[in-house]
Parts: sequence; structure tokens; C-alpha cells
Amino acid sequence: MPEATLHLGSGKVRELYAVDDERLLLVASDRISTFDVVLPTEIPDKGRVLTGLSGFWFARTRDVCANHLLALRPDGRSTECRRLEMLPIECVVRGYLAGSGWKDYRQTGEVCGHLLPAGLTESVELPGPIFTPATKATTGHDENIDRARAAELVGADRFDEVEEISIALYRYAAQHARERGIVIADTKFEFGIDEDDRLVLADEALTPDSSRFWPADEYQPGGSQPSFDKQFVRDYCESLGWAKTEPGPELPDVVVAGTRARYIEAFERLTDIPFDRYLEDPKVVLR
Ligand code: Q0Z
Repeated sequence: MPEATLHLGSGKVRELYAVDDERLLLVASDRISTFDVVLPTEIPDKGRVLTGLSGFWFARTRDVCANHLLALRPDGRSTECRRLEMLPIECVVRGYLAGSGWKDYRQTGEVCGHLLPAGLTESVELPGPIFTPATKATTGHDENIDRARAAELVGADRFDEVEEISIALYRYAAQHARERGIVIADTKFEFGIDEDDRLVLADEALTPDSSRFWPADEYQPGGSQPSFDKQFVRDYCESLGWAKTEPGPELPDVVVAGTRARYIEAFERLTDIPFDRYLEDPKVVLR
């Protein structure tokens, strides 16, 4: 970090710093979480993969929506970004029925007020992507909310705008990824508002930490799907009979190596750029 920076906050696996009044630095660590617990073992370069992927999508979706990216730092894990007024909702888009979407559908036949066809199975592709906003929980899990509640929180016009833009971003990325063997089952966007009252895509976007990535060649609706990136970690943790409470287990080298390879494989498949080139010059993802 060249400039003096003020630490503003920590996510489970990320740090946020102020550069000045207008700029922030988002730093993606190599920490990994599973079953909501951050593990004591890091995955080398995971933060660089996520930062590079976010930058890649920001560059390719700037015609769909403006974004907060100002620069990728040479370390490959730090994004210099515009400081925005963040909207108080998580903008989730689901193309497939998984996670809390599947849970809510099973209980009510609906997800965030979207009435879905009867008889859907777990992980099935939906007739079309749906916008399923959630509140930002400061502690614990985000809570799914219906469109009326989301519109109360951001305003009706802003709601319509984030719904349309979120679905357009998801459609673009999901098609791009599907052509490269990765299903993006769902994803979470965060938006801010700039000084001109314009909507700006912020935070990280379309990474395996903010989305569910599934290997397309193993996709089989009717049950849960393997995670493209974290499946080795989950399988190892399950094999231990760990209670999924703090502290998490240390990972053996073979699990670390396999998981690192999966992150790099996702990066290379989605960007068509060798990860070593990204390490030499992170700006390659912005061209
Ligand atoms: C992102 C977060 C992290 C902790 C605030 N461009 C922006 N303008 C204003 N605020 C944010 C952004 Cl990205 C912002 N977060 C999430 C990230 C650590 C919290 F790395 N919070």
C-alpha cells in the first residue's frame, strides 16, 4: 500500500481502506470460508483470482452499468475504487434454484414474492433469472425480502433500475461463463450512488465468493451441485466430522493445492488469460 490508508472495516475475507475522501482500497485476502467459518489455512493467490475476475467483469460490463473501479494495484489483490453511497440491499439474481432460494421455494412455492411453477426440483434452471433482494445483515445471515420491502428501502424508481441492471449483468455473465463450462447459478451485486445520483456497480462482482459457480459438465438438477471452487474444502471438512463451528480445521497441502488450482482454472476459463500474465500485470484483465 503506497499511500497512507485508514482501515475502515473487515469482511470475512476482505479489508476496506480509505485512500482519501473520494477513493477506497478494497483488498482481497487469501482467506477462505466454508460453512460460514473462516479457516486458519489460506489458499495462495485466491484474493488475486477474485480481484482479477471482478476487474475482468467490470471492464466487460461498463456499457451495461457504470462501476466503481478506478485501478487495479500492481499487487493484483487491491482495487482502487470510487467511494459511493451504498444502497442498503443486496441485489441477488438467481438463474437456478439453490441455497435460500430453494429453501424458500420448498416452504412457500415463492422466492422473494416471485411465484414459481409447481414441482421444481433443487438446482433446476429457472424459466428466466429472477431478482431476489436481501437485507444486509450486520451479523448472521442476509434475509430475503420481497420487492415491496426492497422498494421501501431504496425507492420505487431505484428498485426498478437495480432489478433491470442486475438481471442484465447476470444474463451477460451467465452466458459468457456457460460457454466456458461454468454455470453461474446465482450472484450477489452491490450498488452505490455517485455524486450525480447515478447507479454504480461496486464491491466485488461475479466472483466465486459472491456467486455460486458450478462445473457445467457435472450439472444434474434434482439435488445439490458441487461447488466449482470449494468442493475439495467441503469434502475434506465433511470427512472430519467437524461441527462447523469456530474454530475451523487446518487444511492439508493437497486440499490447498487442489483448491488453488480450481480458482486459477475458473480465472483462466472465464478470462482466456493465463493467470501468470495477470500476476505480471493485473491490468491485462481490463483490455
Ligand atoms: C463496500 C466491505 C470489505 C468490509 C462498503 N465503492 C464503495 N463505496 C463505498 N463503500 C463501499 C464501496 Cl465498495 C463498501 N463494503 C463491503 C468490503 C470489507 C466491507 F472489503 N462496504
